[in-house]
Amino acid sequence: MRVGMPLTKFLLEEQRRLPHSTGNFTGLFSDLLVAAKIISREVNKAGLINILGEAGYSNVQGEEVQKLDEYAHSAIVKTMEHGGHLSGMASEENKGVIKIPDNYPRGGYLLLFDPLDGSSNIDVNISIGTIFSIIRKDSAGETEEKDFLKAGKEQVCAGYIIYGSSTMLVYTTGFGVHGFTLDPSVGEFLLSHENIRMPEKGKIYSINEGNTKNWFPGTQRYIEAVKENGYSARYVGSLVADFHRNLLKGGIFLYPSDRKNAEGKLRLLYEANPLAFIVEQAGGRASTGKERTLEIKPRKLHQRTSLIIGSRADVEEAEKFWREEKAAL
Ligand code: AHM
Ligand code: MG
Repeated sequence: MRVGMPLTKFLLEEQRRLPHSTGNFTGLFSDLLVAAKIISREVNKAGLINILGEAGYSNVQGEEVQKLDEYAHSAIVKTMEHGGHLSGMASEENKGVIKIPDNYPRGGYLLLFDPLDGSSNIDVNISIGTIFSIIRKDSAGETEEKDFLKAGKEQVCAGYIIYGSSTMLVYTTGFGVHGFTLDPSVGEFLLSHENIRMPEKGKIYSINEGNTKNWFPGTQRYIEAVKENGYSARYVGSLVADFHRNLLKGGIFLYPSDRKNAEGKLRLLYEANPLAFIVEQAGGRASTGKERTLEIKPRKLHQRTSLIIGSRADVEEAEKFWREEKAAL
């Protein structure tokens, strides 16, 4: 067992397993850890920002107190842009591609991220998270939107940081899913959950039932069925938190397309794909109801998608309801 091992050491051990590794990826990931720690620190003192602001402490440079999601966005960009490992970034908080400034070196990877997911929970002390996805840049030349439009199965790495009762980082590079808990006293992520396997089937369903009137009949019938079967409802409203709980305990999370959101609400590249990569690596499943999430060929950066994700048997069961619905049309 390697429990307690610092993430930086764990990454080096993983790197040694790959014979031709150059260390570039490990360098990129180490930069990301710095960003994660900066955001974690800021999230943890979120409730103090106004108090400190009023006391004049946070505005010594005359800067406006930033919204936390914008802060997280710029913390990641600033930490990652000069590392030399990336050729560009894309963020849920930014309309277009984020280029690497001309005077900085470039690398062969692209980073996609949702800097602070669960924005409606930021001000109310409920868990929120950062989600990230790393892909390779295939072509030479200027980084463009089309470089980011790869199916999720081509991800090199995906993960999230959850800012909860403790801060945890969960990631996969396609060799299982590992979880690390931040020990604030030493400022290190320490291995706490090695090789996470998701229960085959759970007893939890997570969906915003306030949307019932907009649901298609397949969703209606599936949710009725899980209730009949004694499932419990758990819906925090932060995707990362709902996903993390289901990953460890088993269960299903749904944000399906409906009459109001024909394409679903969640973003394919910043939310669905990274979590789909993780769930599959942990033995679970993710789909739109009709198509495996990781197979979708994206058309645009901020594309939305229907998402059904969780324990394998639960998602397969839900897909039957979507197939019946399609057959009835
Ligand atoms: P955000 O990226 O603006 O925070 O929106 C994504 C969030 C997810 O974290 C969460 O699962 C979902 O939106 C909740 O949406 P709703 O309030 O419609 O249930
Ligand atoms: Mg989000």
